[in-house]
Amino acid sequence: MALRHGGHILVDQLKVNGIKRVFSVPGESFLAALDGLYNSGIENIVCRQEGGAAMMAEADAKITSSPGVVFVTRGPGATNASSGVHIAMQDSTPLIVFVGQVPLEHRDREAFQEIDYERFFSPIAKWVAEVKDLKRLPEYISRAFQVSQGGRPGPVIISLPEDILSGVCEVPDRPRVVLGQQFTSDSEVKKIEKAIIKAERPLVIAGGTGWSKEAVKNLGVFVKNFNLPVATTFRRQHLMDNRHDCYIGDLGTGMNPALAKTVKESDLIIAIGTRLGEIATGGYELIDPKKPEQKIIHIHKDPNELGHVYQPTLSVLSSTENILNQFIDLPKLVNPEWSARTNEVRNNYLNWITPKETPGSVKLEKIIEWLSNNLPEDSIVTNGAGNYAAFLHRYFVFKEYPTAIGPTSGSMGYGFPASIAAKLRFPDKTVICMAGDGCFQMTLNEMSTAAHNKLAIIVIVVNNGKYATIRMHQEKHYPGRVSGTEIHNPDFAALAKAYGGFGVKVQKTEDFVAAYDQAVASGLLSVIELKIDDEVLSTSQTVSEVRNNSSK
Ligand SMILES: Cc1ncc(C[n+]2csc(CCOP(=O)(O)OP(=O)(O)O)c2C)c(N)n1
Ligand SMILES: [Mg+2]
Repeated sequence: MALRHGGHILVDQLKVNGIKRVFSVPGESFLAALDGLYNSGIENIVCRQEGGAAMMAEADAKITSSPGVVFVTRGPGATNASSGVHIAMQDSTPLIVFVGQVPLEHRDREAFQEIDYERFFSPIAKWVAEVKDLKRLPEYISRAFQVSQGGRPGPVIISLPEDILSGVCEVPDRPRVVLGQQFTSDSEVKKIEKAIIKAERPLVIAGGTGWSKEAVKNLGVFVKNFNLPVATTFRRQHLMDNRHDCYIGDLGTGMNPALAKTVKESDLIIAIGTRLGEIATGGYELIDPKKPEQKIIHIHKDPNELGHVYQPTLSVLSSTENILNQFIDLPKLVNPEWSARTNEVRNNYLNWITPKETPGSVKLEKIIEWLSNNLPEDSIVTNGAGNYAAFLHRYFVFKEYPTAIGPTSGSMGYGFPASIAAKLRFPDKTVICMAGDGCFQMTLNEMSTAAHNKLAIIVIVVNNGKYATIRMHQEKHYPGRVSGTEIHNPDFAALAKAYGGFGVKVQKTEDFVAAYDQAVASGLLSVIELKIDDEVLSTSQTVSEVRNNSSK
């Protein structure tokens, strides 16, 4: 067996587990890992800030349903990266973070940039460990692959003390991590079928991670066979073709009131893959954990999620893939009452997505409608947090999986790094980043990363000169007292050009298509800036409307 330094041992173990790309910002604390990556065949995407790097790795994992990998340095690198770690935690995404650490001989002296990662990361990570013996590095890495994906996926942090990582030893690679499969017995599936048949107003809610194209297709087949209505959870709209007759909308912020009513009035919720979080349940009001009015069949692959907030009538431990594989074999069932209800709530959705006009010469609702009707069906659309994103969620019709990449954690700044991960993964697909002027400015430094890697992403920046979401809450609670929510913006189009990209400003809705065509033709990273009227606040209300309603 050959002697290898820690960086080589680490990189070889990543290769065994199928990793072909990592994201990083370099640090002197992990030079051996950088050396291991040198000529290794693993691509290292060098980023401008660790928050962006961690978000890219997280988005890559969301797109592939397998762990994303990011390398960051000690204290400042680790604290920057924590924004992406938190997203992975809330969004149930498998993420492996390698973080440099001071040499073991200096630990606990608060040496330069030293942090106790176990204490720092433990509330926002599934597992945090420090490698203290180089011979055990393959064991820690294997466990990182297992823990990040097993049960409810999430982030894992592996701390690499500098002296351990740069040491040498003889140790074999471990084999690739293979996760165990869960199967639901036929008798249990029969029980679920019986419970569904007994229901008068059943509703399927699909969410969470770990889906696949196959599982999404099977969900469509299963609900069609029963004619059941399906809602997806916040920022998981691609779990069903939104054109499907049974699709009735997403349980997001600013939810369609008719959809909220449907959830409340259902007598059975069949929750597939979702943990039924705060946003999906309208602040735990549509489904009340104290005493839900609905029966719940909860299907989740992590036993700790079943009964965690809601006491289900039936707890089903299964991956979405396996259960839907079984559900598609259930005999078709025609229940005219269910069909009538599904039609009715589907119509509520279709009404909701008919554009409601906003003031001003650039109408975001019309632009999103155009994108929805004209982009290739497999285009990936990313976003962060802000009222601009609500226009996307309301008016864009997602058609395939995976095409909707957004933070269920509500983290601003996510859309742009996510679009970089998406374009790297699918260079031939159209990748659109929808961003607010606030959101984009949190991570637009990564334009450098996008330009360096020649990624022809199209960023659509909604410039309203404000943190409109917060302004909306402000006008509701403190009408007319604008405080801390106005922002100064750069010339976004000029900035894109400064990074070597293409930039254009749109002042009228009619000019958007020409601007979009120019962006595509440029073949470059492109920024299309939309100048939005000052009165626009949300998809359904203007500044004055919110202010007047609240002062009454
Ligand atoms: C990292 C982070 N910081 C702050 C917030 C609080 N927040 C939510 S939305 C929002 C405003 C977003 O502004 P912008 O991107 O311009 O979108 P707009 O609401 O104006 O459409 C803020 C500050 C957040 N969600 N995430
Ligand atoms: Mg804004």
